[in-house]
Amino acid sequence: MKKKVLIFGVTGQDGSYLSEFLIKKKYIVHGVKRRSSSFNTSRIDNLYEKYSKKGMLYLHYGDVTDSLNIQSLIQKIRPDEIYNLAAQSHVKVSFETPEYTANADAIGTLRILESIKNVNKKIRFYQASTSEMFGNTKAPQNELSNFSPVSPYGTSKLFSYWITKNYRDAYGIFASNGILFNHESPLRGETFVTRKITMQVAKYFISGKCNLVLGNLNALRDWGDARDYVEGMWKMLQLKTPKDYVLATGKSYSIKSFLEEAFKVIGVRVKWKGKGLNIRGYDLVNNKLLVSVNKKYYRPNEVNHLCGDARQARRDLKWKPKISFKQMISDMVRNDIENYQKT
Ligand code: NAP
Ligand code: F7E
Repeated sequence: MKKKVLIFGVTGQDGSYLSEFLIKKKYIVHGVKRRSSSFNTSRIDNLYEKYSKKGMLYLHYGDVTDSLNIQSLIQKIRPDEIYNLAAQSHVKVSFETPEYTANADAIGTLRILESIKNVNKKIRFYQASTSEMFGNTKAPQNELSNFSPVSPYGTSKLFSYWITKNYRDAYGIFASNGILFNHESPLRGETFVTRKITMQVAKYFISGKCNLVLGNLNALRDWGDARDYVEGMWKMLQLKTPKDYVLATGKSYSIKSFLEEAFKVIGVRVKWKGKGLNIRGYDLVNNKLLVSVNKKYYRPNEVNHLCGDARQARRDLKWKPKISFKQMISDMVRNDIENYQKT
């Protein structure tokens, strides 16, 4: 009998790569998509076309703010594993929609766990926890570091982290937290800083025009590639006993460094002038303005330095990232150039 998996958040970056990965592992994948007034399945359309007729991929309407929907999906599908990737995942937006963020990112997890408890305690559960839970705790951060979130997003995710542990300890449910540091890809949402940059780099390459306006350029992030990270998620659920794991590369770079690296892919060197809100980046050769800064992209609170220590995952899961920082950026820029050429 093939294993069945249920993915909340199947239409997101990770949901798409995880579905592909699990289909290759011979799972039958059930994904939950939200009702939307416009199409929201572009990241999984190609998979759906290829695998739905073969009975390997099913999509269901649902929402993690709807307990009845969650319970009936779990009852109907009877999955072996559940991955909760569903979230309002944008940190800055969480300051503007804190109540909704808590409803989806915190209580949403509780709803799924309660349904697992009621329907079948043997279902294995993965919770998409995040390095944002560390806030400004000193880097490098690992499974033993203090949590000190500084946004409604991080705080909501911390609730989910603890409730996942609580259900594991109280009811013996196989429930694990993957504490993942930033991971990007050509499918990254367009309002996250990496994709915002690579799309503008592609535009500059094709059209010679670039209007990149960013916020804090000095924050440091540990950026890996989503395609490596979904494998780590699955590995966590294949262990004998559930445990929480950090997935990270162990290297961090500033937004400025990411940007310089992205422009290098198209052979452009960036020259910086000014400081703080007045900093500007120019094309070294022709002096065209490439990037400026606007306060509106700053957050009320910033996480300054994330750098993960994933030695526990390396030891127990035999997991390590394969795609380098440079390779990931190059893939993202090249993919955005292709997208741009199609439009
Ligand atoms: P993403 O691209 O923003 O995808 C989030 C998914 O959740 C989308 O499918 C979205 O649906 C869905 N969703 C949002 N609200 C929902 C709701 N109320 N009910 C059901 N589904 C809902 O995020 P991602 O980058 O793939 O990340 C996956 C998960 O890992 C998220 O929980 C994120 O918080 C967490 N995480 C991400 C990173 C990272 O660097 N990428 C790092 C650590 C943790 P729509 O497509 O309809 O919007
Ligand atoms: O910001 C700075 C911003 O929005 C990264 C999510 O997947 O990873 C992600 O959260 C940094 C921050 O990602 C802009 O201030 C500057 O310091 O790409 P981001 P994030 O906030 O790190 C964690 C691990 C998650 O769990 C989240 O779900 O870049 N920054 N200028 C900017 N950020 C954005 N978005 N836009 C700018 O214009």
